[in-house]
Amino acid sequence: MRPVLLALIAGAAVLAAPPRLLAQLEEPPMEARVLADGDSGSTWSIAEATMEPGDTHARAGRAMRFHIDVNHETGEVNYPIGWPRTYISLPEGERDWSGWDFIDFWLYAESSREALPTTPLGFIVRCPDKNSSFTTNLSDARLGEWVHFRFPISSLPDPANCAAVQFYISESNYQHGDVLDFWIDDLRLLRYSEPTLISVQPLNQVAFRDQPVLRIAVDLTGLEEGATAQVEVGLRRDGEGVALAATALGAGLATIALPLDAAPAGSYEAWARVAGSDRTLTQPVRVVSSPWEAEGQ
Ligand SMILES: [Ca+2]
Repeated sequence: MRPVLLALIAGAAVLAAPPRLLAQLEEPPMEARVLADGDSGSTWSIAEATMEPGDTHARAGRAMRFHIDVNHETGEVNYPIGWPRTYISLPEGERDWSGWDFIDFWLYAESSREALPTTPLGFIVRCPDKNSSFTTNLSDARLGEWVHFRFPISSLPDPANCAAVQFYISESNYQHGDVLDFWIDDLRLLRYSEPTLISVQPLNQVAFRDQPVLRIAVDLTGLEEGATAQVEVGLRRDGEGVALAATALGAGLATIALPLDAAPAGSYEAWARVAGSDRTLTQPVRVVSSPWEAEGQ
């Protein structure tokens, strides 16, 4: 599995926790593979629920409606308070997701309840089975609102072998008789279609003026296997550059050594971009002349 900076792994619901710097930028071009959008995609299996296309709520065309009548008395014999669920099983040839960047979907919730519980709906990707799964609670789901969810493929346990995708509830989180509709639309795999930096992080946020280099970690995607792109990093203050380095990188996480010899002490912006792109990622960094100066912060 490709390592990814923690800031990105934490970016579960895009509405709730976007990587701050990325959120301000226009999204670079992406390619998509539809898993389900109400009008195309895979066939859903169900248990203790229904999953049908409908157009009452949809981002475009139709969406998939996951309908549940919560019932604490029926269902599997030993588990009357059970797990209504819906899932797709992917055929052999569609399980390698390692060339994709994200799994992404939109969710709209309706209920007989006044509010959703704190763990309203679960989402699972099995890679390939329950012993090797990505599982998360979609706590950011909202009644009467479309909420966008996006998860990095690199957070799945085995991106090369993703066999099933599932939504489910635990009836124990609900009252007997609750009625639920979760509308799911644009469930897709996404990937950047051109070389794109998804994060930049100086390995020190405080650098000493006499250290020869500051290492800048970058995560590059949007490249075919074996291809490279030129990546530039630098330090600047008030628009004026004081350090610059560039190197050709393949997809994945890498560090670039930025020579510090011309940087006076002060506060800077470390920046990174794919050469020729106008999309620049930045992070603050300080250069100090002595350890005492660093401690004074
Ligand atoms: Ca749709």
